[in-house]
Amino acid sequence: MDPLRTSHSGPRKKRPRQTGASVSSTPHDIRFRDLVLFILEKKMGTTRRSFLMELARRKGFRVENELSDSVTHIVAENNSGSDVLEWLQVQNIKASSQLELLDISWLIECMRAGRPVETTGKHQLVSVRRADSAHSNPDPQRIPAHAVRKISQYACQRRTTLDNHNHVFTDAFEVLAENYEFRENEGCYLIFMRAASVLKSLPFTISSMKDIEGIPCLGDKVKCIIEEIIEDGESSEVKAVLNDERYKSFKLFTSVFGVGLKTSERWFRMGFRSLSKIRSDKSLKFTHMQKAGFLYYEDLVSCVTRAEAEAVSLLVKEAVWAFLPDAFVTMTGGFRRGKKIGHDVDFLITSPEATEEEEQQLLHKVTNLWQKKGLLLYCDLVESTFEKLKIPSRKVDALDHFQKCFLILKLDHQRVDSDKASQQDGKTWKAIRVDLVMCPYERRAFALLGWTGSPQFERDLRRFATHERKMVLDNHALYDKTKRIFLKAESEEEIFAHLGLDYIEPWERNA
Ligand code: DCT
Ligand code: MG
Repeated sequence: MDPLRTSHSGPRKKRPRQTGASVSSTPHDIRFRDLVLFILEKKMGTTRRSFLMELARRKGFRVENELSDSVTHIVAENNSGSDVLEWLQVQNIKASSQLELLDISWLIECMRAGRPVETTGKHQLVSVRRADSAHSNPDPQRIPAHAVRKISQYACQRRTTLDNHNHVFTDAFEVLAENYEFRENEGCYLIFMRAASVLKSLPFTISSMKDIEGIPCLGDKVKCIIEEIIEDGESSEVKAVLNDERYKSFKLFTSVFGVGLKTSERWFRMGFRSLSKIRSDKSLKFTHMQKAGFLYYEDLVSCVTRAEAEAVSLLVKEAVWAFLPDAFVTMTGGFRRGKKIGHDVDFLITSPEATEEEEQQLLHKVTNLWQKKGLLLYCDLVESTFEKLKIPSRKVDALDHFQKCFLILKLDHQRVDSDKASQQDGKTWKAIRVDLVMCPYERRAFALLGWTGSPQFERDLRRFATHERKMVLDNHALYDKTKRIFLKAESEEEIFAHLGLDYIEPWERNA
């Protein structure tokens, strides 16, 4: 019989409740100065906790009555890792950057040994890897402070940089999500997008099922796939999707600019499986967009580099400033979030001084200028349908009402500040997809927030506003349904503040 294990079984004598402060009647010498212990009372009880604290102190351990920044080891009994993480969050305590959450079994071993024993995986309630050693340290023992906070189900309450430690899992989920998107199954699409998104925010690599305890957005379906990947290194479902005729065809067809799900479905049903067959089929009719998509296909599927995006930015600024010298031109989308490559380059344009007419004319003037210079390979200009007093859209994926144009620009290799410039045989330029959005100056913060993305981050911002704040947010405005007023904002920071959210920097929005 282990007295330490069973000390609280059997009839309990009623004693006056002891607070931690009065437990240690006699002072003990501290022999192990590197460790500062805190024993969690939750699910353990006051009596047993006092007994263990006294015992550990007698053995020379430093045991704190209260949880403080100096604590290095938290010991708990009958609590899971997520129980302890949740408790810590409720205490609103900022854990030190290096803190271990351990099961009582570790303390018991220490008591037996009469000294601190090494903490291993079997003692650790949460096996969290240090972000910086995720790949190199197979037995990490420390928990970063941010991992101790409970993870939110909303991407807008998580910081997601491009440093993804869980590519194996997120790549798999993105394939499955895309397959559901192709099958127009929105529910399953969102399940896998949310799962991928939450894993991208983790500062450690998942290596066992224990690692995902307490993480939101991971339902049974998702967990099964994680388990399979941990055990076999791959998911059979993902493998099947990657080999699926329909998935492969849709992936190929939608890679053409201007081809969406409807067209892909039609071509697939007609029996097409390759782009060359489609391109050469005389009976098919293509839209202007699709014609451009096929014409510049190779350039458009090869991603836009940051050097190319910067060159486009100069081109856009030169043209915009020729007509509206006071305009702000901001690169948005993935590049604003720090991505090194993208499928297009997005810009938001706004002017503090322009009249409504000047504002409306700008994109026309800019695209006409490029047309004259022979730089405009494709242009679809959509006029504004923006109404100042309209309540924001509830649809999380709705396109906004600002005036905008979807373009393909001819970018001269010479304008690109890169070693690889003009290396291609004969061709001296590259076709680049560019989106320009023109917004009224007083809406610039909302437009900037919306056009910075990521799309999943935006979805969760709107979902959070609706469900947690009774507000409606879109790319134009924020509306408080309780107070029935529009909330104004001059900056993204102000929008986060209206929503009661900590500010998340653009490079932390890669959800
Ligand atoms: N956006 C939006 N409404 C939509 C779609 C997108 O407000 N219906 C926003 C969110 C992201 C931003 O526009 C840019 O969109 P993309 O270019 O599609 O995304 P990205 O993050 O820039 O990705 P990529 O790097 O592939 O261009
Ligand atoms: Mg983009």
